[in-house]
Amino acid sequence: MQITALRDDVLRIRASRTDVLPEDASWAVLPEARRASVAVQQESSARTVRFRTSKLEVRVDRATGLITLMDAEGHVLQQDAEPMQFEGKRFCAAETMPLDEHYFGLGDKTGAFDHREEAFRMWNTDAYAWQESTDPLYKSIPFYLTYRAGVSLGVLMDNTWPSSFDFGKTLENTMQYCVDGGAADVYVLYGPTAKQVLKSYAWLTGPTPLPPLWTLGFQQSRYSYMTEARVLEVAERLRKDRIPSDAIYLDIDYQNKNRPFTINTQAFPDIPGMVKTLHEQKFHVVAITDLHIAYLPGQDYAPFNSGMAGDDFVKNPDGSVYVGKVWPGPSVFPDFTKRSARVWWSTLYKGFTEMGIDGFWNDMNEPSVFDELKTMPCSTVHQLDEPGFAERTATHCEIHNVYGMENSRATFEGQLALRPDMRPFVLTRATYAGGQRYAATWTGDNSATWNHLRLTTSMLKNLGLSGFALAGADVGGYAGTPTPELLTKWIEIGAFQPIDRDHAEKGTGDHEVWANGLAQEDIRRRFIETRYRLLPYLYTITEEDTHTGLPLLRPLFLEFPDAASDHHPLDVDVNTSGEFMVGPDLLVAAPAFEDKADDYDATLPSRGWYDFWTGKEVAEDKEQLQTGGMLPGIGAGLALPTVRVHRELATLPVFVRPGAIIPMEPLVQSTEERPKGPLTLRVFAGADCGGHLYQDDGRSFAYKQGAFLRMSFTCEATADHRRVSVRVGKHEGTYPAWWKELAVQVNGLNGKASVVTVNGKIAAHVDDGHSVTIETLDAGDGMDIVVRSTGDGQ
Ligand code: NBV
Repeated sequence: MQITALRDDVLRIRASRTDVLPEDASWAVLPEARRASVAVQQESSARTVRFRTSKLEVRVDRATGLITLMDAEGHVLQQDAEPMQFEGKRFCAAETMPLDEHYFGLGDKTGAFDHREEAFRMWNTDAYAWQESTDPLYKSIPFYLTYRAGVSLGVLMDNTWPSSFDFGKTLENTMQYCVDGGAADVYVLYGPTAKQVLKSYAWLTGPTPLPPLWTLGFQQSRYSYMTEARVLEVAERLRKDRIPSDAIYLDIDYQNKNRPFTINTQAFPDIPGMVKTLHEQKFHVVAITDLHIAYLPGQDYAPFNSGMAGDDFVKNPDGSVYVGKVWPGPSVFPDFTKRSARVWWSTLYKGFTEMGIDGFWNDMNEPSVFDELKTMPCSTVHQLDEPGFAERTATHCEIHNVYGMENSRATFEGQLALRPDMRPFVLTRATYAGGQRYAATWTGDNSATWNHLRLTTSMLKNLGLSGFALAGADVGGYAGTPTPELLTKWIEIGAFQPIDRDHAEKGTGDHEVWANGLAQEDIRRRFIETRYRLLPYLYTITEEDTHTGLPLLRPLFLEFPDAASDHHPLDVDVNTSGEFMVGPDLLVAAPAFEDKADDYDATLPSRGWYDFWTGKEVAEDKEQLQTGGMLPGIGAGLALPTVRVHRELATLPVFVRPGAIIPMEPLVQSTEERPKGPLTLRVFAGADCGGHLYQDDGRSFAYKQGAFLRMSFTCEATADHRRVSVRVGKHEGTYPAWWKELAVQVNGLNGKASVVTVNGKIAAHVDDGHSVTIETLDAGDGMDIVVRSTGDGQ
């Protein structure tokens, strides 16, 4: 066994059944991280091998091999329950599970948000119409985050073979991990905060690259818009009905006989012309490009012929090319673990990128095959050619779980090679740990039911805690036709989720925003409009994620670990399970069960919150004891404020953290449109008051040369809220602002505004009783605004 402190707070544990450690390689972990190390202080004795870093202490019992991990004060953070066990090619590990510890992450796993007392398998699977208990799903992200009374660890079991994670389901209070082959290579990331774990995970596996701005817009898809005319009709309707939107998807029917990289020219006679028209209407086009290449020997199908010529396909054990049935009929599968195959794959996109298609969608990449196994047999052979790995072949069993990620990698790197000045956008269904480096993702083929809308929240939270900040679920549900109310509610909630894509299966009723009539459409439009007004905030937190690994959609406990007096994560309580944070400041308080009709109590993590829609301070109803820890008795304590919510189809409660400053922009119909009017700063007076803004051209890499704009804002309020001062920081970076004017809206002033000054001079303002707005301020460099109410003696 070898234990290395990569950093004071990150360990790597490698083990082998022989004297030789396995190859030092990884698909997930960056080579720089893998090779890092810090000096440690060794204090071994006859019974234990021990070392310390400034943050951690590791002890290995010489007799049993059991590892104990402690913090600098000697608190046990993790304790092996059993020594690692090797049986043939398999090995297993077991950790003790303290009674009050919770387990999150593991990618797209569904069911309860907390994985405690659940068990999962990692085997990427095309899980059409999956349900709450379906496992495995599409992705394998063998990373979990523990959370115990405010202290978190991250654990990455970096192994692509079929594996299982059992969080005390089989053996009470014991987490068991077993894997069918490969190396024991474990990374342990110490927080103590969950945020620090996520930051370290981004250091370990690579951050999410900054996506193009348009991908934060509303995206419209369907399997499939069958003709060019239909695509243009949908686009026109979106514009005519003034539904802000940025992307339209082409699903498999734009292709000739489902053959990737072809076009059905009967239905789509002029894709370049169509793309041009869509671009003129300020849309972006995303095309699906499945990886299964039609097996068409002797025909004029370039992807097959060039792939065969380059030896780019997965083989059978006898060396022949493996053929499996998928959409195009018999198909062959690119060997994405081989560099040359990825380079070849990227050349297939040349035509589409020249047509101006903006983004690409990698579906079916578990890979899905239409036979009993649902994928290719384990005996098929991949060629490895990747730094760290020996030049060798690998069976499909070893590669299966990372195949989808390597597919998205090939697509992403291909885009960069073909359009070096444009940020790529790739949407992938299957992936592995680290896949956030290449693609955004979605939760696959969900269903148009209320329960699926509910499951979306915890899936997106767990994906966000697994590195995937850019994730979405098919809005409206993929399988089945949503009722008008379900579609409306889904569009409302979807407007606050990172990737907001409306998508539907073939044969289902219309899912577009206008389906079900004007009354529904009006509600739906309002929420999408809100998303667009919030773009400055959404883009700022997206950029923040590229440095911090903090997802856009966050569980409450990530921001408010101390909200409950026993520090249990608020999100595990049934009554808060529908709630989620968007960035650090917005709390969407959807009910746990959307299909119920009764009023409900939304829980707030602290006092003094504001209603996002009205700007008014929330009238807290009653305090509710949060007992959600799993141990009755523990957890009683701090009562949290709740707000009684009257359910209405047309409303969704959204609250703002006291002390937030939220930048918002005038409504646009597309991110390609320049907003007209002022940038609005919505100030919500409270403690630790501040906010940020990040802007750039939204598409290129010029920001890396300084062509960005950053601004910081702070505010201070007196304890009685009779005086609120706001400081607007300087523009940093060379990217010019689109606004000439600023509007500053101050919420939370106690009393009517009497004096408002800007840089010491009296300024005109509008007071609507609960917010004070200075409407048009010349957007200079740095500015001090003071708002006082009549009662302010100063
Ligand atoms: O390409 C068609 C569909 C797609 O719309 C969906 O989003 C994917 O998850 N695709 C699956 C293949 C067909 C599944 C029945």
